[in-house]
Amino acid sequence: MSNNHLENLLLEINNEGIATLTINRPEKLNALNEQVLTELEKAISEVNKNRAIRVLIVTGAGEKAFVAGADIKELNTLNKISGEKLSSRGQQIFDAIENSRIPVIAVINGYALGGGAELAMACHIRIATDNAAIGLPEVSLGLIPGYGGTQRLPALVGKSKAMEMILTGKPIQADEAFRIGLVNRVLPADEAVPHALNLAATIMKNAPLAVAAAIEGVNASGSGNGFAREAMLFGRLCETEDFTEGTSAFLEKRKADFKGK
Ligand code: CO8
Repeated sequence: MSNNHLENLLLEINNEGIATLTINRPEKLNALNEQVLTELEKAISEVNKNRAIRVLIVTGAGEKAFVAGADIKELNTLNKISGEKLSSRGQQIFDAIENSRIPVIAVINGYALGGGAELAMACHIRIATDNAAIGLPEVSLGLIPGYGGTQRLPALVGKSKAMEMILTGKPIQADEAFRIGLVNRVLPADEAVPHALNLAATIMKNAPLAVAAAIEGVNASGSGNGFAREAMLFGRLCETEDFTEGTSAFLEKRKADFKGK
């Protein structure tokens, strides 16, 4: 995999199997235009296909913004048909992130507004820098969140707080986002990526198929058949080599050597 076909994203993969995807359009505060969305779709698909990659970190270029939203210049020309189509397309791409087989950690390094907040919410874990501001200002543009925000925000922070954020359109600061459970941790800018790398390293000590199944199980919560899904995933893991290895290693008082099989 290379950056050759990516003009607005940077994709780096380190030796440990941690990929970092940087939305790289800092002059427009990394706003998600059509091209960024297309590249994001391609990158997520490639990362998921590459078995050497175990964790993905998503962040924004520059010091000011994670992603300041969908590109308002493009939104301005939408009509009923194209608006619904774009909303569905964005939802599909963000669903692919949420349902990714590997954990996706957002490092929210500044503004995460509109589509930027929705991108961060589709990730599994969110680390915010202390200058981050997160909000869904769509109603101030005559719109509503269209990339899953009306669904994911209430799931993350509860309906009451989600309503307040979506109806006022007012962003909240990082400390408030932490207080309401929207982000997992707030850190100074220079500590956020190192912390994400540490988290990634901790996750990577665990069995890869179990990590993937855990994502699937947690994503099924609230779906109506989450318990059945959990039992099915649990049973499937009991057939893996890593399950035998993990339990045997514990009993033999040694470190497990997981193979992802
Ligand atoms: N879209 C396009 N361009 C943007 C965006 C954006 N979302 N955000 C910033 N920019 C551009 C600015 O226009 C400016 O460009 P230029 O230099 O060419 O004038 C450049 O980035 C720098 O921005 P500012 O000069 O405005 O920087 P400030 O520090 O003064 O302000 C803010 C920073 C407060 C973040 C301000 O830029 C802002 O309010 N941006 C818009 C935030 C916003 O409303 N985001 C939500 C957009 S709507 C959305 O995301 C819908 C998602 C669902 C879509 C569903 C599709 C169907």
